[in-house]
Amino acid sequence: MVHISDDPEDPFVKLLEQEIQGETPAQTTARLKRESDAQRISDEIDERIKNDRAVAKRESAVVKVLLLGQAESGKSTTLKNFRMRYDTEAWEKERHGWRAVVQLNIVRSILTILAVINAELSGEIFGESQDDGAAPDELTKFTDSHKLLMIRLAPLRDVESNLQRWLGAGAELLSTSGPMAATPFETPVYSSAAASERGSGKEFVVRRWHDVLDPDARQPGHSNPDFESVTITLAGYRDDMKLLWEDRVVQRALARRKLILPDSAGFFLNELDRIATRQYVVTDDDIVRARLRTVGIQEYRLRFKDAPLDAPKINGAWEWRIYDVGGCRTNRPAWLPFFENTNVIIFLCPVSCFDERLEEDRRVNRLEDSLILWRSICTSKLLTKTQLILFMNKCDLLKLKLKHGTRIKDHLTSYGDRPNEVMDFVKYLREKFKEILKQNSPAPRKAYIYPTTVTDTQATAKTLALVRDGIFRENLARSHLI
Ligand SMILES: Nc1nc2c(ncn2[C@@H]2O[C@H](COP(=O)(O)OP(=O)(O)OP(=O)(O)O)[C@@H](O)[C@H]2O)c(=O)[nH]1
Ligand SMILES: [Mg+2]
Repeated sequence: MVHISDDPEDPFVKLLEQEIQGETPAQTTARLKRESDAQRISDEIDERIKNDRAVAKRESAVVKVLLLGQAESGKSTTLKNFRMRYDTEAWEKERHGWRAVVQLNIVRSILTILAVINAELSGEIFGESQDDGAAPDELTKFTDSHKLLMIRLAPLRDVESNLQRWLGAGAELLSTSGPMAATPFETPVYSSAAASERGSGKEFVVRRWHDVLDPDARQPGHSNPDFESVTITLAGYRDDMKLLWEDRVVQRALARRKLILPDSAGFFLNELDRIATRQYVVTDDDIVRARLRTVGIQEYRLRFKDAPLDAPKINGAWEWRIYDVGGCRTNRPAWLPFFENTNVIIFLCPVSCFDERLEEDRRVNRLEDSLILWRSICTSKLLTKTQLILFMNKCDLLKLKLKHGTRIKDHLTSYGDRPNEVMDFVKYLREKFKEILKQNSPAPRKAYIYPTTVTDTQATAKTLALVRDGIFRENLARSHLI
């Protein structure tokens, strides 16, 4: 008896099949090839779906944190605290790169002071002038020795250009005025009243931190001025810079023209003996204070190897992706695409700014702007499931301001006759933020609110540990594990 195999790969079976279908051998070969191609494509699609599922699973395990708040609210400084504490390896690697940023901060502050003196000497209105109650001749007592100092320090412009060139393509000098939108939901509008009041209206900004801090990663062809010679030149100006900064007439002119210097300027200029030297070694505090305005979006990954046991892990670590954005009104429309997938928003409101105006629109009070932004975030339907964390930041500067007699109610009439004290004001604002959330949130929810001074790295480390625990708990609750 003849046995007919039922194996489809059996040549005999194929021959039979071919005969049954009335195919020529060439047709059979072509058909078999078509079938094998179809099978291969189907396998590839299955594989892709499997990979996509794995990536989606992986992505869902990553906590996405968005840092929001107006310009100079402390977003990048908060990110630095996170990295200093939880990404020590990268932090150390970048330490040296911060040297040029700190030096640039110093040089730009000195050049701003020179511009103030220049404006005072020529009787120009420059910045936000405030009568300090002293006799007029006391206010503008700039002498020949000031003029001499100005001439001696003028070459710092070259040092500035060299530092800018050294910092490279990741950072650039940009105008800080221009199209503005109050919230990420508004169409940008133009205001002409903006930059004219503050110096040149230009500021050094960073697009890609990586390029700024890692000279090796720079594009080929980038010209690197000799960094050591910049450091030596700057050290040569140390005594004159100190003379200028410590001068009483200069200090009074600066006090009258508020908002001229960045918040970190005092810190660096008080440390000239340590920083303007050939042997300068960058400290953690220097990095935290070094200021480069952010434009665009910076993404950072943090991997917590010591995460709680239940945290979803990728290759043994709980992963966060932190996004740092530019807070200037021009940059705010760029926030919107990030709302959809954000798990956590850390919103920074600088509480010391109740008497300040937005640099990009001098008609708008900075605290008012922060409250409007907070309301937009609370109202957003895209953010209904997002965990909200609020840092009432710059408490140290608030304390200083109140100590020097600035009265809150003069700038915020709704504050009324409440005590002009830090704790009372912080409590008042906390209630205000909570009320805005309650009134505007599409669904009931709470926000975690912390008073902070993010330049104080020790205190901030404790706050960040609380934030991390809070995010962990909330994430677990959302995945119905609690
Ligand atoms: N004294 C003090 N200075 C602070 C505090 N937080 C931030 N700063 C300083 O304020 C300046 C602005 O901080 P950044 O973190 O760069 O602000 P940002 O929100 O990232 O600003 P943009 O990038 O323009 O949106 C820096 O010089 C910081 O050192 C604070 O709590 N106290
Ligand atoms: Mg920033």
